[in-house]
Amino acid sequence: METGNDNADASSSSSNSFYTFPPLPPIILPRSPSNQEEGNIPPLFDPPLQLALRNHHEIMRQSLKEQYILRISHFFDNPLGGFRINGVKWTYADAEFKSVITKKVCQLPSFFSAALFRKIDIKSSGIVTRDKFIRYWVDRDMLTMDTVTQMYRILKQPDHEYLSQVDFKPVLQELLETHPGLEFLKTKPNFQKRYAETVIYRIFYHINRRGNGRLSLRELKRGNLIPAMQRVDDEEDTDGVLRYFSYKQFYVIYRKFGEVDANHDFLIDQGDLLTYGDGALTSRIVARIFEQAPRKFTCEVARHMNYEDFVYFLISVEDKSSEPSVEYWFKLLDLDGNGKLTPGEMRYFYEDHAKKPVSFEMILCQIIDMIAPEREEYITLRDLKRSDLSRIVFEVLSNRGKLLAFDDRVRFPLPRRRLQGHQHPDLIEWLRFVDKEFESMLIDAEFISSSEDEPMEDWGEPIEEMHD
Ligand SMILES: [Ca+2]
Ligand SMILES: [Ca+2]
Repeated sequence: METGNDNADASSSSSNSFYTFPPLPPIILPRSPSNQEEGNIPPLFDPPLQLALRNHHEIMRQSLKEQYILRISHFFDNPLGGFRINGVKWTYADAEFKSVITKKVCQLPSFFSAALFRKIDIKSSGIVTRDKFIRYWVDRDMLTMDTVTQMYRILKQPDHEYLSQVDFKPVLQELLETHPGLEFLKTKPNFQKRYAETVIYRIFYHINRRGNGRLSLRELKRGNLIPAMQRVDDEEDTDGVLRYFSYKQFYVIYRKFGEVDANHDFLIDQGDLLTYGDGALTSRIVARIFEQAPRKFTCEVARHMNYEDFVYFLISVEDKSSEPSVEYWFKLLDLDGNGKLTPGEMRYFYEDHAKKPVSFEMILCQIIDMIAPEREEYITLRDLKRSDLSRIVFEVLSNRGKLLAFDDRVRFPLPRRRLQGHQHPDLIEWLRFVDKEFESMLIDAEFISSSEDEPMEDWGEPIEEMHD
C-alpha cells in the first residue's frame, strides 16, 4: 500500500472489471458543524486603510500608500531581499511566500501562492522583491480591490475579460499539492486530474450561468465560489466544504460515471444513460438529453457524452432544486423551445411511463396546484423558479420510481417544513444523494480503487477536456 491507507484495501481486486475507481480518503469522519459559516470571509488586511485608500483624495491616498509600504517592507528584509521559488517547481510557492505574502499581506487562500507569485514575477526570474510586489499590489491598485476582483485578476489571462476553465488549473494544482485532506491523492496523478476537472465543471455549472465557458467578474461576484475557496483553505478535510471542493462528492460523481460507462471507454451513449439509477429515466427524457436540448455536449464523439457532460447531467438530475438545474429541466421538457411548458408537452413525457398509476389529467391537476402558474394554460421558467415544488414536477415526468411513489402520497413528497431549519436548504437534496450513494459504495465490495494499471498522466500537460 503506497498510501498507507487501510480503507483502500476495502476495494479488492476481486472484481473482473478493470475499471478503476478513485482511492478513498484515509479517514472519513462525520462532518461536524462548523462555526464558520460559508458566507464569512476573513477580514481583509487592515480594512480601515483599504477603505481610506478607496475614498480619499490623491494626496491623501499617496501618503496612505506610503504608510502601507512602510508597514510591509520589513517582510522583505532578508538576505535574499525577497522570496524565491525553489528550482523549477511551479506547482507551489515557497512556504515563506505563502504564509507571509499570500496569507498575511494579501489575505488570499494559500493555494493562490504560485499563481500570485507568477503574476508578480512577470519575467519569471524566480524571485519576488519588495519593489516587484509594490509594483503589482500597490501601484496597480490590487490592494484596494475586493477579494473577488483580486482573485479574478490573479487567475485571468492578461488579454481576457473572463475566466475559462484552464485558468483554474494552477490553483487546483496547488490545492492538490498542499491540502492535507488531499495528501493521499498525491500518488494518483490521474485522480488528481479528475478531481480538479470535477471541481472546475461544478464551478462553471453553478456560476457561469450564461453557460458559455467564460466566467465574467460579474458572475463571479454573484456566485459563492470565493467563500468556498476560503473555507477549503481553512479546513483540514475537504468534505466540510459543501460546494465544489468536497472529495467525497467528487468520489460519488466519478463512481457514478464508472457505473454507467459499461464498456469503460470514458464515453456514454444513449443506451448507457438508460441504465442510470437502475433505469429510472424514461427513454423520451434520455433521448432529449442526447438531442442536447438542455445543454450542448462538449464531447467531440457524435452521439456520446464525455465526463464533463455527465457531471452536468448528474448534478441536474440529483440536485433539482438549484437554479441551473431548473433551467436544465425546463429546456429539456419544453419540446418546441417556445418558453412555455404546455399540457401537451407534459403529456408527451408522461405517456412514456410504462406504468401509469393515475390518469394524466389527474397528474396535470396536481402539477398546476403545486406550481400555481401565472397562466393556467402553460408553465413558464419563471413559474418554476418561483415554486419550491418544481423538483416534483420534473420527477413525475421523468423518473419511473418517483412517479409510483408520487401516487402513494396525497400531497407533496417532501413537505416544506422538513427543509426549514436545515443549515443548507438549497443543498439538502444533493447532500442526501451523496451520503446515500457514498454509503452504498463503501459496502460495495465489487470495486477496485487502485489506479496502478492506468497510465500516469503528466500534470504539466493542459487538461484536454477543458475548453477555452
Ligand atoms: Ca462507454
Ligand atoms: Ca413549449
